[in-house]
Amino acid sequence: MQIGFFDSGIGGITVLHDTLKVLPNEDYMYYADTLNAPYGQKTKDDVKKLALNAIEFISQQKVKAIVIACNTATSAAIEEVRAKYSIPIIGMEPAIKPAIKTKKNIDKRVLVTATALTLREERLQNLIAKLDNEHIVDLLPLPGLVQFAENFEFNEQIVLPYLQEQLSIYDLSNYGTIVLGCTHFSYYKDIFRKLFSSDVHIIDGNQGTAKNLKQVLEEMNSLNEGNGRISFYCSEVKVEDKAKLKEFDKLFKRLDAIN
Ligand code: DGN
Repeated sequence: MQIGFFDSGIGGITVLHDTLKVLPNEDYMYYADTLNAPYGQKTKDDVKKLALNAIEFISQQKVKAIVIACNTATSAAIEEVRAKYSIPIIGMEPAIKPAIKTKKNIDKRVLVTATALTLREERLQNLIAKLDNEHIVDLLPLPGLVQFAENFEFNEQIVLPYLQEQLSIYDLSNYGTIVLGCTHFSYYKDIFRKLFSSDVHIIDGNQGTAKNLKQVLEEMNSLNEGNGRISFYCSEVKVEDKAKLKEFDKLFKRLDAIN
């Protein structure tokens, strides 16, 4: 059986990309809720409804596990989704724990970037209250990056000035770790790197999510049931258009190039 991946748009492909390295012998369906993207500026209730609709559709496609490859949908809906379905649901959260616990750059600040909804949600606020004893974490929403990604805009000359402007109030040399807490942001790791000092630690939750999924499949005894095939869906419609599939393929190539 295949594994379902879900995001509001193309951000979750960054998670699927890293998952394929850990679990190449599985088949996947990738569901982008493109009709309703972006989720980041919607209310929690709206995101919850959209996520439940999407998961309902995915659960009907014979999947053995579902990855909510979206921090925003996870923070708004993971409890409800888990309560409703008996198949394993793997969620995501900004990688604050590894950012604080790491031994790298411990004398410097941590900048957590994500959507506005993820940043204001209780889940993240609780995590910070628990882990940020030294008050070294700052939070920054970057909605423009989601929009750029959804428009397949990866041109550094366009994205870099946006990031420079958003970061202009910060002294960038203070930061040792940048958390990419939105799956769309991982497309821009290379551009983030240009803005901070060379030893900056840029982390996302993608590899951790892939590891969690692997562990779940091991426990279910259902590893290696495919050969890396991916089918794509945009808001309940299977993508068959070759040009569109090629666009998706290019996203994987971009991720190969920047990682
Ligand atoms: N990719 C999503 C996340 O990880 O939060 C959300 C993007 C969006 O819809 N704003």
